[in-house]
Amino acid sequence: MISVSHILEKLKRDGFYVVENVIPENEVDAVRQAIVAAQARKHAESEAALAATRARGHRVGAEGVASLRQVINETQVFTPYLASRKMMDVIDALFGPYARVSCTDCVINYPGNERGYWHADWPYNATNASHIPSPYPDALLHLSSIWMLTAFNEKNGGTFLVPGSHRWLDNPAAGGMDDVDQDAPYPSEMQVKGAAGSVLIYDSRLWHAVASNQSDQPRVALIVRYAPWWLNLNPSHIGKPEHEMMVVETGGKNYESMPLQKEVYDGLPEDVKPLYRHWIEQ
Ligand SMILES: O=C(O)CCC(=O)C(=O)O
Repeated sequence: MISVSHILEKLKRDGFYVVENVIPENEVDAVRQAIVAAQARKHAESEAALAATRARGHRVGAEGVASLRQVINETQVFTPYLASRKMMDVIDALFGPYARVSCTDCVINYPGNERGYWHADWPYNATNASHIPSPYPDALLHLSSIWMLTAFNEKNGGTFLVPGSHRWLDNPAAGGMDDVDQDAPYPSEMQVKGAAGSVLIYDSRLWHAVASNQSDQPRVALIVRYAPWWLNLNPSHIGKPEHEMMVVETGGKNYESMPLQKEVYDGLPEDVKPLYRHWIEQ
């Protein structure tokens, strides 16, 4: 049994950790199939949203990667695991009570997808209209996670990351770092590996990039982020005044998502509801 303090130490030192067996091995196939089906139902809509952002001159996503924002509105098959103790023990230790989910998306990296650019996640990605300006304070303010619904390995595009980069004062997402090419391999990069059902957790400042899937099967994952109650998520929430002011009125791009549908919220497991109570469709 791995202790929470061991995981916290790894997060502090390396910036990431792989939590194993969050979704049991015999349940993960059903979760993956439901996610793939949900994304397929919304594929055209999702691609249209990405195309509209690109038409405004912004770089978003990677070619060959299908996605769906707020996939929880389309399927709730994964929700029994979102507040599992393996995750919440770490989140509670980092943020205290009242943590909130800030993102529930899915990605499907099809064979041959393009490599993505080095970035850190919201609110540290300066290509986003709302972001914390660098130099960043040296504190973990947002926890990102990538849920492996297929095993991740070097062949199928296990996420690229740069261990230790979460403590650097900037990242190359918006360019502007003279000595770093945001599209090129970084000398100390590595790829994440793990069995299906594992969850990569990382400090949202950690430099990471989409890797190319060189296998013949899609690589499927959920993207879930956890925030402390005091981190203002409104700039990334469509319909909130901060989103309107900082993203819509500036013509910028942002990490953004729509609220949880009321009936979806009502049907969530009781221990998951507090994670979404801040963001329900009115
Ligand atoms: O799917 C991956 O491997 C990386 C996803 C990613 O870059 C992100 O969620 O910011």
